[in-house]
Order: sequence, then structure tokens, then C-alpha cells
Amino acid sequence: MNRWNDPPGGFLPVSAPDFLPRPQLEAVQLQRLKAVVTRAFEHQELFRTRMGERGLKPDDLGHLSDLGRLPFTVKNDLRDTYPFGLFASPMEEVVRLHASSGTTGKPIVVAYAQADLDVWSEVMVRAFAACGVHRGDVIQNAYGYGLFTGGLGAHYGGEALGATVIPISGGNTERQLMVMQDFGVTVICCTPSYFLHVAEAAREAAVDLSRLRVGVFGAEPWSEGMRERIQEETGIRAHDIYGLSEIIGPGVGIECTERRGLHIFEDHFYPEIVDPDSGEVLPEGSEGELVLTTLSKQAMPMIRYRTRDITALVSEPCACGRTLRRIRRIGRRSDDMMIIRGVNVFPSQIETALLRVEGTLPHYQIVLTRASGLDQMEVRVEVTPEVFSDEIKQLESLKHRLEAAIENVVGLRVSVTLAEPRTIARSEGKARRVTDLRDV
Ligand code: DLL
Repeated sequence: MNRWNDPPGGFLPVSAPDFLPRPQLEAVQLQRLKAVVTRAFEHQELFRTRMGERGLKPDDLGHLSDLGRLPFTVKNDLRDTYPFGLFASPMEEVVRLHASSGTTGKPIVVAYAQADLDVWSEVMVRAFAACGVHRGDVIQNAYGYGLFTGGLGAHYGGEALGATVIPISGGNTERQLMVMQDFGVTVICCTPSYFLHVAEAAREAAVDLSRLRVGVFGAEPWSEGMRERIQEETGIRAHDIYGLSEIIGPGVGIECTERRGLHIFEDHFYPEIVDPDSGEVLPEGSEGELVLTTLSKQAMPMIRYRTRDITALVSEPCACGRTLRRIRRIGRRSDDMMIIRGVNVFPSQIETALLRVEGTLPHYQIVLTRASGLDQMEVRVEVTPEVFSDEIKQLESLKHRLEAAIENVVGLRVSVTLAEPRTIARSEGKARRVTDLRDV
């Protein structure tokens, strides 16, 4: 057995589409792109109107690079056409609805035909396989079940893979631990922030996690520092999984065992990187906003959907042999930037800085306030129980080290408050790191 307890003889064979020669993959992409653009043109009024404004018809698509001439779709388009305005299938063919509340106002609604659910299961099977998950694995699926896509997405994928799926959903940490231990769980699926909470509770209750081998973590940004903490403390191998409701849910991209970027399931989701301000397509390798086009979606095709997620495309071959291009891990969204006294700060930078300093736990909260017209940022971070019992002088020194670490990463002096263990709210799903009290 190797460090990760992978099965002797390696992994089960994974799906062939992951390994198609590029010219063949691109031929599939072009054929599907033409079909999906035609479908959107015929059934989505908004898309037809925008194509018309540009004097474009689906037939004008001769090459994959022509995609850059097509109009974008943005989140507000889903809000403006709420609830069903972008559906491209009649309601009788829509077999599932999910919704995502986002941060403000009305939710957005997404629709699936049976063929879409089949694709979703397929990409989740490929995602699990890429992480080294296989038949015989016992998957504890602690992503939330319900309108959120995490629960059901991972559920059907796990079943289609032939693994045993425990549909426990998020929350009730005590029960999570009981199930994890008693049912011989080998794979955990949840947000990384929730897993930290579960792992902490496991340590306190002396629960044996030695059967647990793989974590499939996503739905929120998490840093390399966070990955290291998780792996060191629990001995599992932590993989990053990416997805969004508008495109399908989890399973748009996944880290293979190399874990050097996330392979995009490009035969179903076509990636581009654009300049977040101008919308211009950027050359491969540049950092920018990820734009995705669904190539096989029936009930709700998305053409050039602007994700707001910031990353870069990597096209160098991966040692795993997959020909699918990768994206770099997503540390930030173009809309989660905080501007503090003129300096751009992302929550992920704070996380990176905090994790460099010993003595703290990866539970933190960023609080923004305004005093005399000046923006202030306070970072509350939990200290370990051992450190908490230290003398004041040592705590003061830790606080200064943390402030210096943040200044080092973001170039801004902010105040750090050390919090007692277990005083910062834990999440069952996506962590909410920032509390903005500036306009209240
Ligand atoms: O979070 C789908 C999902 C479920 C992905 C379970 C992975 C695992 P939404 O609720 O629509 O869908 O949120 C999508 O979450 O645009 C990103 O900003 C963020 N996000 C998702 N995965 C990652 C990740 C699900 N691995 C939004 N890293 C996306 C960073 C992520 N951000």
C-alpha cells in the first residue's frame, strides 16, 4: 500500500474521452458546438436576439475559434428571465430543477433533461475515477442535498461509478463521525471548510479516520496551504473539484492524482479565458475570467457563460495522460475583491498568509468596517487550544506575526484579533468568510 492506500495494481480504467487525441477531441467539440448553438438559437429568444444584433447565424460557426464572435451570457440574464426564460426544452422534457440563491435577490433556476442528468453522472464518474475512487469505495456524501447541486450531483455520479454512496448531506457532525467510523468510509465529499470542522471534531472525539483515503472538496475557494493542513492532519489525499449550477453542478473540472490543475471535461464544457473588463479572449496561459460553453446541454444550453471565476488555462500535457486541458485552481472571483484603502485584497490571500503561521487554526473571518471614512479590515482567527493557554506576551507576538504575514502577502497593515478555539462559526456548506459592516 502506498501512502494514500490506493488499491494494489493502481486505479480502474477510466473513460476513454479523457484520453482522446486532441484533433479527435476538437472534432467532437466543433460538432457539438454547432448543434448546441443551433439549439440555443432556436429555443432561447435572448440568444437569438443577441445573435441577430451581431448579424450572426449558427451556420457562421466554421471553427472552434469562431466561438469568440458569439455573445456572452451572464448571471443577470438568468435573473432577468427568471424562472424559466432560458429553458430550451418543453417542461414535459425537464426532469429536474435546481436553484442557486447567490448572494443577492432572486435565485437562478437551472433545468435538466434526462440526457443532461446522464451527462452529469458521466462527468462525475470520470471525476471520481480521476481521483482514484472506484467500485468498493464507500463515499460519504456530505454536500448539501436539495436545490444546491452538490449533493445530488455527487450522489448519482458515485452510484454510476459503482461505489457505495451514503447520502448523509451536510451538518450533524456527530452523526457524520459515527457513520464515517461505523460504515468504513473511504471517500468524503463536502466543502473543504466543512471537512476541517469534521476533522477537528474527529480529533476531539478520538474517531479513527484511518480508512478515509480521499477527499473530493469544492464549491468554494481553498488554498494550497489549506490542502496541506487537511492532508497533514488527516492523512487523506485532498482533490479539488469545480463546477457551477449554471453549467451543470459539480463535475465541470477535477484534479487528477497529479493535482497540478483541474482537468476540464472539455467534450461537454468548452473553456475560454477572457479579460474580465473588456471581455476579449486572452491567449492561452493568461490569467483571466473563465467562460464556459455547454456543448451537450439540452434543457438549458449556456453559450459563453461568464463565470466570474479567475483562473488560467494550462494546455501542457499532464503526466496522467489525460488530453483534457486544465485550469489553475480558482483562488478568487472577479466579484469577491475587497478594496481596502485603495489596495485590492482577496479572501484567499488572507487565508494563504494565515496558514503560513504556526499556532492558528484555519477558521477565520474577515470583518470590514468604516471609521472616519476610512475602510478598516479586521481578521479574526482562531488559535489552537495549546496556544490559547499561553501567556499574553506570546499571544501578542503571534498576533504581530500574523499581521506581518498578511502585510507581506497583500501589502496592507490590517488588525488581527485572536479568537478562542471554537468561537468562529463553522459552515455546513460554503463558508462565508467576509462580513461587511461598512454600510450598516
Ligand atoms: O458550488 C457546484 C459544486 C458543488 C462544485 C460541489 C463543487 C462541489 P454553485 O453553488 O452554483 O455550484 O457555485 C458555483 O462556486 O462559480 C465558484 O465561484 C465556486 N466554486 C465551485 N467550486 C469551486 C472550487 C457549486 N473548486 C461557484 N474552487 C463557482 C473555487 C469554486 N471555487
